[in-house]
Amino acid sequence: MSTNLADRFATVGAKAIPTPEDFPSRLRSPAISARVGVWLGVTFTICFLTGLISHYAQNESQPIAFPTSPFWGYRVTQGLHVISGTAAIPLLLVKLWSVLPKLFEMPPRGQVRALAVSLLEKVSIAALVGSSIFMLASGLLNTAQWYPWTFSFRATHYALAWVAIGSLIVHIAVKLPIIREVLGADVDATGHDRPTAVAPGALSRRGLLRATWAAAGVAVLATAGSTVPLLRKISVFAVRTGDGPQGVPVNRSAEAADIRSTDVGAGWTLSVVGAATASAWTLDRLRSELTQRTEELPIACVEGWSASGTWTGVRLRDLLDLAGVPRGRDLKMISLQRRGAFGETVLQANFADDDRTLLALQLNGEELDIDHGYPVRLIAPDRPGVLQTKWLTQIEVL
Ligand SMILES: Nc1nc2c(c(=O)[nH]1)N[C@H]1C(S)=C(S)[C@@H](COP(=O)(O)O)O[C@H]1N2
Ligand SMILES: [Mo]
Repeated sequence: MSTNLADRFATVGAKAIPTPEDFPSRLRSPAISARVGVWLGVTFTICFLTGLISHYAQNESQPIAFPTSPFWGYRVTQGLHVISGTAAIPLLLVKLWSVLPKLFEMPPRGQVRALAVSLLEKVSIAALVGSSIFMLASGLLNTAQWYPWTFSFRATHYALAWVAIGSLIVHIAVKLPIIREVLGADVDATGHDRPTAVAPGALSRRGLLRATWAAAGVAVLATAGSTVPLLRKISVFAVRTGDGPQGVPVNRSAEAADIRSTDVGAGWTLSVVGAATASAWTLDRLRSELTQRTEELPIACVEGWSASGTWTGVRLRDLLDLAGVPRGRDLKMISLQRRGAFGETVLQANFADDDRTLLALQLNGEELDIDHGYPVRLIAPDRPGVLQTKWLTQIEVL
């Protein structure tokens, strides 16, 4: 056995580039690649569609307004986005492993046409593999809130998503004959270009598939708890555990945003500018002069975690009515934040005019914690968490 291995390394090492024959495992077969590929296709499609939704929801100007109902819509689509992306990681690893020998296939010699076609296919595969690895790796790091890069995550993740889905469609079209052939046959019996005989005691292809599905399942269970409350206890890798002040996680803390106690002290006001009459509200006036309303609405972070909260405060539309702001106007929601992104967001008119949209003063029956945006934060239905602006100080009518 050991001499065998040593021999193999010696042969591989002696050649500058290995050949497909240097990867003799019958497990690396189209029968595996196609089956894992089907599920990769499913997870990538879910990821792509839910990603488009998330990208659109974060656009400042929306030709067609992003809906405010159902209030849990974004929570579900973004949860699906992160869960399907996580499931795709072990699938992609097995898939890449199964096709590794193909990397070392020599292009056909002689015929120019065959060579051109083969090169074209290699380019599309390189685009698919490169973009797929980038999508899953950058997405995973994003759920861990680790940004070891300087480019804009959202713009790059979005652009590469089109490369991934486009090259995936080309890849499926090119491989359709093989996919149909191997999916139509028993996974362990189909030959195609790989050996079929299973050595006694060796892992069968069926066994490898089972292990792959189990790995994807574990990946999902280990992370889904950040959106599915029932799974919280077993989601050991969930980035958000559901803990945090007032039972709701915090993404950027007041300290990280450089919010100072003097900012939110007695001198704090919420001003409405750009309206018929400019107005400024103290916290006492917001509490005592306006009807207090309560809504059950989720924070659904783009990074995948979400949590429902019971929010109490002023209906934004009530305040806009008093300030003489007509319906149908977009607003800029401006916070006290000094550092980092998302200190200002645009609130589209349909969100501003929705009766459930609150300027929250309380979370789960207590005055807002400073990390949840004290004195006042925005909470609107079906809105990405990143746009639920905390530590508000000014509303500008656009
Ligand atoms: N001013 C401001 N508001 C903000 C943020 C921020 O960085 N600055 N982060 C947002 C993000 S990414 C999320 S997910 C939610 C989290 O709200 P929470 O900390 O109350 O759970 O707040 C949003 N509001
Ligand atoms: Mo977020």
